[in-house]
Amino acid sequence: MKTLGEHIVDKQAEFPDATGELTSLLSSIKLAAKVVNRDINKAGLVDIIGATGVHNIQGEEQQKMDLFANEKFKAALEARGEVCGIASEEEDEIIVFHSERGRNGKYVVLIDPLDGSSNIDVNVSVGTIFSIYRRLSARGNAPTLEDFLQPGRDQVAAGYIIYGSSTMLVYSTGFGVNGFTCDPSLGVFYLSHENMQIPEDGRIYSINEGNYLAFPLGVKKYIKYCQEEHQESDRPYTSRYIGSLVSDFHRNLLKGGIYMYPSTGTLKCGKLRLLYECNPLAFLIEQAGGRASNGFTRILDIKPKEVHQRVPFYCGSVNMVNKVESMIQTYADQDKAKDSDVS
Ligand code: AMP
Ligand code: P6P
Repeated sequence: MKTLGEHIVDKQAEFPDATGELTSLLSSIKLAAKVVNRDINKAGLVDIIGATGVHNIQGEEQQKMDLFANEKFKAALEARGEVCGIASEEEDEIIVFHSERGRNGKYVVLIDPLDGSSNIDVNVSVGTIFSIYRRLSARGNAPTLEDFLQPGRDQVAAGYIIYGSSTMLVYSTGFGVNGFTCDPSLGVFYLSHENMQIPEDGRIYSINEGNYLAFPLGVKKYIKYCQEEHQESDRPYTSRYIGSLVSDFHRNLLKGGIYMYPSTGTLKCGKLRLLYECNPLAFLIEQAGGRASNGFTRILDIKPKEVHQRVPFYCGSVNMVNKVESMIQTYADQDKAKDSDVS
């Protein structure tokens, strides 16, 4: 059974000029994942569940575990010198690593340290999502905002950790997607899902239908399409919505399906953040043979304008994303007319 560490080193060997900096960076993420996993598994026993009473830039109340995970990943990423700075869902501004090693770091990392953390108190799976880019600014200086506002197609690597019935780390460096499962008795990640590919079609749709009345017309039409009896099975699709993005994404990656977070009445650009949720998952899903769109544009082609910007997100089996995208575009003019009537 190949370990994650062995896999990372083997892949470096395919790049003769590699210095080992990316290898070291990926290994630091592996370490932080083990630390967070250890404490999530006993969240009910240590004082890290519940809310802090503090609200982040998103206006969301930070959970104690959010901040715990943020600190652990930040410390791991700063410790070895390959990273010059990070952007995190839990940090209002970009975090610059000011040490000499940090200033010389080659990469920037964008991270959602613990997505879905409000689920921890009710023992539902949560996840970490990360995205890695080469910096654009000269080494030796502090990173600039532009280093973090690169389009998703320029990612060097992306991945997630899912803290579920088992803990897995799934990642890609642009040459396929591989999944590693943690053996808790050893604290070692072993290759368990090699070259993961999402089925081009699926029968599972993930969306918070509580927002149905506010959805774009094309999304409403697609939901009704999912609920029809389909020729190949004489039954409707299945609705599965865990309320934890990484968990819904991971299940759809394995079984086929689509995850959707459209614009809603209060969130005109949807809820999910482009830089550290949508881009890394879009990178992974394309590497696994799927698609990710904002309804009109490939997620990875969107030029970011700000660190915490949100985008509508449709991600999963290629045939399903194509179908909902087609419906959204078909009814887009009617949505515009409706919006102008309301405004
Ligand atoms: P480095 O010199 O270590 O920063 O690596 C230079 C480039 O080689 C990286 O940006 C990757 O594109 C590739 N590379 C190096 N190490 C690895 C690895 N362990 N896995 C995948 N790609 C790698
Ligand atoms: P809603 C968790 O807060 C999250 O960012 C994703 O993990 C999840 O899919 C989504 O929001 C749930 O949002 O509005 O449906 O509760």
